[in-house]
Amino acid sequence: MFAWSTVCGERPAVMGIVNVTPDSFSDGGRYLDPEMATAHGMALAAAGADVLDVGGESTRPGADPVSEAEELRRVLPVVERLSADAGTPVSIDTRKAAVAAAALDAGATIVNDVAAGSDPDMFDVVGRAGAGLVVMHMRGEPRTMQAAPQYADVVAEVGDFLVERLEGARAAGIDAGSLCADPGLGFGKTAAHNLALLSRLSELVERVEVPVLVGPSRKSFITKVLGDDVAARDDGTLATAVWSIDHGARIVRVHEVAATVDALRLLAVMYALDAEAVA
Ligand code: PMM
Repeated sequence: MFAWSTVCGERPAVMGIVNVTPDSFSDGGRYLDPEMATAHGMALAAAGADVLDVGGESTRPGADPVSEAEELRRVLPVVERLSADAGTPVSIDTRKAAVAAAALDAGATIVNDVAAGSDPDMFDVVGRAGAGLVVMHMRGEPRTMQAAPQYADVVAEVGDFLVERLEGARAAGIDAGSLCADPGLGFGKTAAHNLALLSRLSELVERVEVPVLVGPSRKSFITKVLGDDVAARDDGTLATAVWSIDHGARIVRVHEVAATVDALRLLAVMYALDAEAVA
């Protein structure tokens, strides 16, 4: 049975992004070839990633859904190779229970479900496999989610949703130690909503009672503050990742693994959890 404590029990974890898609936020098309995606995943593992997250359907705002067959064609060879060779757990980033089931058969041990179990078979598939699960908040669905999202209190509403879905996952037989929650930065939220979720992240961490994962990487709320520049997206990602861990998140999902690993190592030294690093 997968337990998050094996990944982020002692120190926070870095989840490296392996998008096998033609149209993701910042790396769409770069790793559509399974060989290139696998090589990229291996490089992220060598750079210190604790988990590799393989996805075959872009969920950027406005993206069209892809068929199950196409998603499977993209991800399965990559999941299989990385599960065998990378030396880290592999998660499958999918909304489809059938894709999750096939990826778990191919060696993945975690399902990263940005739709939080909206496929009625998803919790069953995860529970039966004894896999880990990331339950993420999304308002609406990718094609339309950025059309004027509104909340009275985004932190309270995202917290309510996550608590309810985590309860559903437990009721379906998934072990509490296999669960992780994610506020879903950029999924049906304005820049102000995303920044409020980060600003009040500690409240969410306290409410959900499972490890929290945050995925800020290169998202457009960063450019709303820093301007739209490629380097600024990575600088802002790093700042957000460090902030998130310092405010109780246990896992950050990023493209730039090496820089994040370094930043979190320095943070650990400042916490004096790892004083030997400066001896
Ligand atoms: N963001 C994206 C895709 N999958 N999964 C989780 N759990 N959290 C996220 O924030 C998240 C995700 C979109 O970003 P990408 O297209 O750069 O991968």
